[in-house]
Amino acid sequence: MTSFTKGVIPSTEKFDGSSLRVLIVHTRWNYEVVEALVRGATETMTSEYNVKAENISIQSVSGSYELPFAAQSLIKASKMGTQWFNVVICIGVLIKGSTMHFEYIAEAVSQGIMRVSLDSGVPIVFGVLTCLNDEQALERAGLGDKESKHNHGIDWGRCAVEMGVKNCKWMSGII
Ligand code: DLZ
Repeated sequence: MTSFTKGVIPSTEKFDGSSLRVLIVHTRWNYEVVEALVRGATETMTSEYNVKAENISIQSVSGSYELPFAAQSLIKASKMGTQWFNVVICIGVLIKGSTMHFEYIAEAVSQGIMRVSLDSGVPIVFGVLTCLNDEQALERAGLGDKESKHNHGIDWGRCAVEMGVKNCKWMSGII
């Protein structure tokens, strides 16, 4: 094999998101890029999978470092109420600067999100771009003028519906 299709191939299963409850927690750091990613995720879930707009709760925090804590707290809050979130998408954009800040935050956030997901039993989609420069961030949010641009929020929306629907099945003992 000399080449292969990069990225994820679509699932062969059809997912119905009409009864899913989704939480999106996003940052206000690098907001123009984040906003495009949030839009990509929400539009994909509502238009491709029939997720109801009123079943998508969108909450914001300051920066990516706050994402794991906010996700944990909001999942707990939803469990206190009658309707649990079936899936969460954490969305942020980290851009490398001239100090070590980027490395520390990226590591903490990725570990934190995984921990919250495993501890809570709620799937969390890792929607945090870790970019070396502004151009990478724009390109991955479908912005800017590069031909290869692609909004990763679309993939995160698809992944969220798949994980939410599958986990509902798995939680009822169905494989
Ligand atoms: C401090 C900081 C820096 C330097 N860069 C980013 C970034 O590129 N993206 C992002 O989401 N947040 C950044 N932050 C803020 C931290 O995530 C956090 O909000 C603060 O350190 C307060 O805890």
